[in-house]
Amino acid sequence: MTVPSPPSTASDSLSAPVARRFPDGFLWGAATSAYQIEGSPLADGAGPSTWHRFAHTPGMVRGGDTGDVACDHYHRAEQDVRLLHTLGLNAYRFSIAWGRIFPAGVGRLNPAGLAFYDRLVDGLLRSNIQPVVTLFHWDLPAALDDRGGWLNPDSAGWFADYAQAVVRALDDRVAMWTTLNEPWVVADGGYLHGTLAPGHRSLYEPPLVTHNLLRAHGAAVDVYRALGRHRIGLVVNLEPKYPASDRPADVEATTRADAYMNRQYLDPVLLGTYPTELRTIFGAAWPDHAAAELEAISRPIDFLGVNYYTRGVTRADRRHAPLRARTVRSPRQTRTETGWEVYPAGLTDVLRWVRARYGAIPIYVTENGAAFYDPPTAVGDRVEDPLRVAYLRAHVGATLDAIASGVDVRGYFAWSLLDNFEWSHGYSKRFGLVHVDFATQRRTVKASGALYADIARTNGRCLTP
Ligand code: IFM
Repeated sequence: MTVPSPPSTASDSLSAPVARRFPDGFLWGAATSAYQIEGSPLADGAGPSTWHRFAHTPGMVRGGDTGDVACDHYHRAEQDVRLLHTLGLNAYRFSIAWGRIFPAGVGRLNPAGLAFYDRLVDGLLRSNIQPVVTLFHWDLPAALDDRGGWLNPDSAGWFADYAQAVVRALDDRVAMWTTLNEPWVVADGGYLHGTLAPGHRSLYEPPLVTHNLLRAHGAAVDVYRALGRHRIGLVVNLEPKYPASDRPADVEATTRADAYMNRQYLDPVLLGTYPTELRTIFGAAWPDHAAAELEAISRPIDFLGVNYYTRGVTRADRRHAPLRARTVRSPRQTRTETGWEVYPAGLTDVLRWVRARYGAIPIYVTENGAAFYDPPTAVGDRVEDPLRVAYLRAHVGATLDAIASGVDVRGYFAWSLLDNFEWSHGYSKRFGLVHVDFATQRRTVKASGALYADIARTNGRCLTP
């Protein structure tokens, strides 16, 4: 989306406003991902991932941090399920490490790896917590990267085979699946800027990677329709884009930024076509795509997962390839430790925009949260995190605003349950509702975690007068 807020007529395209409350059965969850929390990446026969390699390459991750231990969730999953239960959450979104299931990415299945997730799912269900499984959250098996990774057109088939094995094992108990987490980040961070695994810097690779990721998504949906009995969707990270001024150059730059980050993923999946701006953005690097492939990418999905962190205020700037635009900062806004502006209204805007552009698809906010400075160790049993408390209140409120204007939002997942490995930032950025002392692995619920427990217990009523 590219306008400051939906024009007043936009609400006409939404369904009639509904009651200002969270619907019954709303999911209140927390989200994590395998490489960020599990640790022991090679345990019980697992194969290394691109992230294992990247983190072990000197200079790629701040302070030389790796996911070797992380939150030691691989050995503390039971304790972490108890934590979710104590918080009173009714859903937990986690990802499966592909390399634990298929150490070489394809071929021989590793039963011990599958058994870990099997136990996790059972533990969650015993605590009445709905498991929400992400099949791919960035940790591609390194053996597949050796064969070109997401640049290899065979990657869609590799992913479908992996999805098939996992769905076959867990779909009797897992009712909500997502294929990919944030494909834009993989293409942009991993293949354009090289700041994330596998660390490539290329103008030509991102469009190929995007297309293969989306083909993989479509192939996994096909597998699911043949095998699964529940629901499957895709998770994208959306950033509403607003022009820095009404100069035509800034407005056009904003349209490009929106096409690049938001519509590049949603249009092919939900409309069966790529935005035309991508050809302008990538020039000769933008390939033609076969109609049959776009058809396979746009198989109907059951819901959309939206990850929201911030907005982007965009200014035209020819020095920044390939967008010829950059994001500008407004000095007056609060920023998180990752430098992201705190802008709750952007969440309402983007949810309303999805509804207006793509129709009445059920939506889950699959990630939302903030890194703020927390005391390095908990004082007694308390960690005060007032900025995260304010962030959480405002964003849950922004979700409610979207619901009240007719958007079908069915759940909210805080990012993250635990402080964890924040990719190239290592352990320097804490997003958790629960503080982790990485020296002792002690978990302490933060004030934001306590607030979130109240929100979940009252289905959001504690926030409304
Ligand atoms: O930690 C990440 C997560 O893996 C994907 N979404 C954004 C989070 C915060 O950067």
